[in-house]
Amino acid sequence: MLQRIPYVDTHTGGEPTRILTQMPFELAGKSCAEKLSAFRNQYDNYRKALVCEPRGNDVLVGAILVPTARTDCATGVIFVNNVGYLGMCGHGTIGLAVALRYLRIISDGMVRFETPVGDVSALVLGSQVTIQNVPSYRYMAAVALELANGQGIVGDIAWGGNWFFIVENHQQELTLQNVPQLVDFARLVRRGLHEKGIRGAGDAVIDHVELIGPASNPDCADAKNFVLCPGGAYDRSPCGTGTSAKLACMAADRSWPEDATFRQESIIGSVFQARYSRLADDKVLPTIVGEAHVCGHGELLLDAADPFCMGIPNE
Ligand code: PYC
Repeated sequence: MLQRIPYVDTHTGGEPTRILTQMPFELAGKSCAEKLSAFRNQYDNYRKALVCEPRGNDVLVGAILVPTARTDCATGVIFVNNVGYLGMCGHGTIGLAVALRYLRIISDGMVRFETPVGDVSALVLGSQVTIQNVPSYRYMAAVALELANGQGIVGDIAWGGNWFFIVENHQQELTLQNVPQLVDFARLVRRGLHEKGIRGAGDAVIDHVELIGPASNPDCADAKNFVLCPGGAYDRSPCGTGTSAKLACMAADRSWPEDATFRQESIIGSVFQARYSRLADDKVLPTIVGEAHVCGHGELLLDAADPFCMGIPNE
């Protein structure tokens, strides 16, 4: 049996998103969060088939479109990667909006998406998209962590649609040449968080590590980041949810003014423009502006006779 699954590939500031517009099954549940839970329980093998090798890779984020019961949303979306599920994905939402415009499902203007962790709106103008993310907040400030190599670091735990541990005193050089070392270091941080039982609200696993450093050129950006995603891959974009988490920390510290543009550079040099407005309950509403481009369009073929049809095991 051959299954055909339509897709559009995009990249947002270098970080890829595969938009999967039509799945060969229906998911139980009304809300996007309920549909995510049905997907995880019943169809996790499709996640592996669609974003893992041999059709995908560990950098790729999948945006799986699911029907929404909400009349004010264009679609529901579940974000996945090689190791599991994301709450929200900023670069992925920008890629999704550009893909839907390319398919002529939407045109320039405002669109709203239902995600498992809340609604996200997008203002589309060609390849440029301005998203308003879910409310974001700092959960804990200046959490001390001793790493397995004896190095002591301090980080903030913050929510921006995913959980982040944000570190500034890492003593790492945030350059592309240094990426292998940055991946090792960020993994050490994540392992340390796990071993010490340091978690987000509701005992949530902190699966993203964000290192902050100076921008390559202060005329072009205000800071640079390196973000380790839940698997072993690092974000090529400045990470929409990571930038939101960082904005929440700066808002809590009062180190960046409300509504002022903050330019966040990624490790490869792409930039998101970001700002926040304060909400009543110590949370912020982040706005992220980025650019995505369509780089592929076609059908994934799932051939039951292919021994690696559902992905390479244990990826
Ligand atoms: O842009 O939010 C983001 C993101 C999360 C993981 C990779 N990118």
